[in-house]
Amino acid sequence: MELYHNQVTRVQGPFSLRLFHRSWGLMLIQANLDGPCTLLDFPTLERFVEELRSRPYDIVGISGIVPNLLKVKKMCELVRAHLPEAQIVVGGHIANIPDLAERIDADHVVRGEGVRWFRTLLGEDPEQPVRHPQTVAGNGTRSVGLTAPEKIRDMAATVIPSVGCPVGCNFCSTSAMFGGKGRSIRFYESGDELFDIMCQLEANLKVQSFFMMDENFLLDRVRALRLLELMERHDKAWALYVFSSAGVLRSYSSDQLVRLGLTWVWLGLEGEDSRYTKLRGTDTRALVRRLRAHGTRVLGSTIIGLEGHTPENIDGVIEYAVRHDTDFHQFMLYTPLPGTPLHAELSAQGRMKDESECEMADVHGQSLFNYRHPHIRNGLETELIVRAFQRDFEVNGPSVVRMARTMLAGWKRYKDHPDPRVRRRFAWEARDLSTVYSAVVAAARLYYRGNSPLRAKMGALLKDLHHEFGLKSRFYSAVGGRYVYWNLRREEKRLACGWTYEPPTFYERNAAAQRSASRDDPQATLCRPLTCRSAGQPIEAAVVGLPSPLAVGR
Ligand code: B12
Ligand code: SF4
Repeated sequence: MELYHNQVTRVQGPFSLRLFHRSWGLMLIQANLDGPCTLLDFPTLERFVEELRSRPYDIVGISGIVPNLLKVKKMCELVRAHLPEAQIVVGGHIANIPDLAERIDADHVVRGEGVRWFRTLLGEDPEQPVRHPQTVAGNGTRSVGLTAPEKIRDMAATVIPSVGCPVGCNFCSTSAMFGGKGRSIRFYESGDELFDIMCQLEANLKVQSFFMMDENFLLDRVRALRLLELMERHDKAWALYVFSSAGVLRSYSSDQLVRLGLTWVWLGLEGEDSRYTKLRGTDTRALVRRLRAHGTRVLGSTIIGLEGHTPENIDGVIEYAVRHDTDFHQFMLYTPLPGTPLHAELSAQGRMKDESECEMADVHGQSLFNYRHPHIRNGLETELIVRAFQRDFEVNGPSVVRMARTMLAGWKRYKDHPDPRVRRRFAWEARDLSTVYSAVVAAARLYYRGNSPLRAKMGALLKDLHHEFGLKSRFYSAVGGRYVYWNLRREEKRLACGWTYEPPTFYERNAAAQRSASRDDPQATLCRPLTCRSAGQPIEAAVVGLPSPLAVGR
């Protein structure tokens, strides 16, 4: 399950960032059930069947998104064949397919939030506070032909504050799924509650960065600023990865964002002249420049195929996106997903394609329009989306190098900041610049020796790294650069031979399932969810022994 390679660094070949993300929705559900619950994440077909045969499960829950339709259908058939007594529950974004219940053999199709739904089904109290799973955000990180060692201190923990987004853009399936405009489902209401969960994750997982899995985390200013207040009071030099809309981001000062530890942001740029209110009045290029100058890595997201796009103006649209020079750029086809206002509107206009023209498995925004575009026709979009990625890569170069540039800018700007907490965060961010990144940039310069503009870019960055880190950086670029270059070329060959990268299977039991497991059962990891200790009151009042600000270590 890759984010970057599927939809962001898609054409970056051996430079592409490869990593897997767990199924957080399923993890959240498991963490919140008192009854026995086993989670099998990313099973192969054989492993799934083996599990169905191994125990008489009463209920089998399956999560999916729209393009997973055929897989989910097959899984339901297998459950019926091996566990005919079991109830089958299907949830996640796939549930928005209007006639899903007729297409698959399931007992329940659940739209929206799953924790509450499952607790109700099992006769557990749906109003209990939500427990939080403990997991790191990504695993198996790989780029330039090398797999990064899984050093827990370098990893980010996933935090799930809410699901949905009240902004309610017409195409947004996540917003629609959890109530649409003006609504969202909040698992943690206050900055105090979030701070408590993050302190526990920090202590247990030994992390200091957090992937805030919330569509628009900064939108709730009160919650975000209270979190900042607590981070400052308790001397937490944390780094945050967030999704944000541009208007919301702009409403914070650079100083606030830096103190909040904004390390990485996923920003919807959508497209020039797109009429989304979240972008109103925002010069997104200036915003991206400002963020990067302060050390925040930006993943910009642009839509290809807005109503006004034509074969004639599309290159201008792509150039506009590319000029943002973000660290990463996602391009997505404008895709009306079932359940969204856009889908309803285009269905009413009779513009949705039927499945003979675009199968459900292709409804993922990286290949085909699932509707009839007024100007872009005959499958031209398949080439256009690749063209956009290629142009960004051609002009701005590999994302892994762009990231190094942003990190270096942040380090140079803040290494002498008067607040030691801010300094510590930037030192943590910059920890690999003089070694790993110096080698990677040197390798990239070698790789681009026949491409003057990119070679010059890499050369300038390498010079800056040497200037900043001196001998150490020179040494790593000279020795490590050759080694990385060799791996880059090897990865390129592997990819050309059709090598693919797959996630491992994760197998986890909650406490009740662990208790009932017999010695002969296969070993599973124990799910150890966190309980928020703040529960509506300020965290310092709720947690006896929360380290005082002065006592907190490095
Ligand atoms: C993390 C993520 C990923 C990870 C997936 C990790 C994984 N193991 O599945 C990665 C980065 C790999 C990924 C890839 C893709 N993704 Co994605 N992804 C997300 C993202 C950002 C967060 C999902 C998440 O964890 N949310 C937090 C959890 C707590 O919420 P949740 O998953 O919705 O779960 C809740 C409910 O849905 C429900 N629920 C979930 N499962 C179940 C199961 C049962 C039985 C029940 C009862 C309830 C239930 O209860 C949960 C708790 O409330 C969402 C956007 C979003 N914010 O939701 C897009 C999103 C899910 N992805 C999307 C898409 C299109 C893709 C890709 C096709 C992109 C591409 N072109 O390559 C690929 C396909 C991957 C695949 N083969 O399935 C779309 C799905 C659209 C749709 N309507 O189907 C989304 C909604 C983004 C968007 N708005 O376009 N993705
Ligand atoms: S701002 Fe982003 S997350 Fe919120 S509704 Fe719009 S697209 Fe969805």
